[in-house]
Amino acid sequence: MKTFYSTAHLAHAPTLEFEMGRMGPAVEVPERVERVRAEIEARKLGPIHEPREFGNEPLLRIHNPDFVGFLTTAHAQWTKRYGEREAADAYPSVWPARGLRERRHGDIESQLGSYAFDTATPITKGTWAASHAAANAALSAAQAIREGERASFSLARPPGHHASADVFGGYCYLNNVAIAAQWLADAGMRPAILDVDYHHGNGTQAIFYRRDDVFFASVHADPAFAYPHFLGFADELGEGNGEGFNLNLPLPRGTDWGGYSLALATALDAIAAFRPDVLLVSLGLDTYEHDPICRFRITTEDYLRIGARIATLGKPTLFIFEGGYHIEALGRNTANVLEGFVGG
Ligand code: Q9C
Ligand code: ZN
Repeated sequence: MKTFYSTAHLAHAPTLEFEMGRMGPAVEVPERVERVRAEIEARKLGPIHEPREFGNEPLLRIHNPDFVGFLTTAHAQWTKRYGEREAADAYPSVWPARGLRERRHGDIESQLGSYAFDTATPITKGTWAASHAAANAALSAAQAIREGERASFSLARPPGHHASADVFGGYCYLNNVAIAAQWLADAGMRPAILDVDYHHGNGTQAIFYRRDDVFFASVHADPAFAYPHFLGFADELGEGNGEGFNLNLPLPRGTDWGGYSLALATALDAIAAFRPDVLLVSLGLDTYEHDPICRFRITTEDYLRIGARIATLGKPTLFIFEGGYHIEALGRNTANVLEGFVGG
């Protein structure tokens, strides 16, 4: 198992998050990735490599050029307007909801409202650098697979699965798993994506919703009660050519290994029927029983089982780090998935 990691993620270090009607401490923090890296080293789960630079081209296969332009300049526009003391990080505060006009090229407030879908996802000084580096890590892990590795792991942040072609949110800016899947498809491979983050991967789903060349399956908390609230229901099957190539398996709060393992088996069966030649896993660890913002009951031991189950597909597999906010257990839980996979 080759892991791709760089210190570039440290540049993105939000401190505050607006949640449940108040500002609280951010949970998507640099220590997450540092803990996982330390655990991979301690358990000797394989070499850790520096990602290579792929430039903007593979990002633009997925994301709208104006959206990428916005991400690269948003923080500078924000500080130009408000100064650095007043407001360190850029947050949207107004949206073009029904009856209002979207303004992607307006002032920074209208740009933020046009491109964001929530208040959880600040743009800091280092957000673009870290996001671009996370995409490079995913692409490097994809390249390792293309060169014949059985498994690779992109250990980077910010995560990606909530970001679509031209919308950011859910702590995500660039959709790392979609960028890697597209790069592999462009290299002639047939990718399937399995999303096991607690939250539905609305961005990834939206990107591939009308396509039959990339299969998307997601096991997640039912959006009837959980974030992202507006996508991830079981009746979303894909559209046009993509009909039948999208599978959502929403689960109730309190789901433990019993309910989870059945849904995982269903997802893996559907993926097998698609006959992919590469599997990409959006690896969220926020299904953990003690995660501070989530409500499933997956245990540290269960993560070994999840890895072993994924291995039964028998496909080259690229793991991409997504959510997971219990800092103390995050290293162990992540490494358990990888070890379960290698041993499975
Ligand atoms: N009031 C990932 O796990 N919660 N993202 C927002 C807003 C956001 C989770 C609450 C949860 C995002 C990658
Ligand atoms: Zn999540």
